[in-house]
Amino acid sequence: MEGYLGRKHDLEGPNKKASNRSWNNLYCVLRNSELTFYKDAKNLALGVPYHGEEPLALRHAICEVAASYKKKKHVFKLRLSNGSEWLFHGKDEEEMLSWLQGMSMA
Ligand code: I3P
Repeated sequence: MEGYLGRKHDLEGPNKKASNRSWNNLYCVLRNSELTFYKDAKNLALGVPYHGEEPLALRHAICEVAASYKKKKHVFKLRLSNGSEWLFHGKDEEEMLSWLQGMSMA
């Protein structure tokens, strides 16, 4: 699946806050248990990931609604096996739940 989500890097590893903590609206692509980020669909077509980032490996990742995050609605949290955590912001409940389901099954 693919589409735009807001993304915020919360933890770089266990108990280590991410240094760049701002929200970015990114074109997200979930394929083969990997999540890759692009600035937009054009950059996906060109094969140019956002800031040259490596894809996130979703195996053994945990995904859940970010109930404690109160500043935005429709936010969910992804925790990777290396302890890093990311927040994602969908435009509505339906979008959030479909990504949550997709990432949980990856
Ligand atoms: C961050 C930016 C984020 C904010 C984060 C700031 O600053 O304002 O929106 O997260 O707060 O550090 P900058 O863009 O200058 O890096 P929230 O929107 O969740 O508040 P935080 O460090 O408390 O996570």
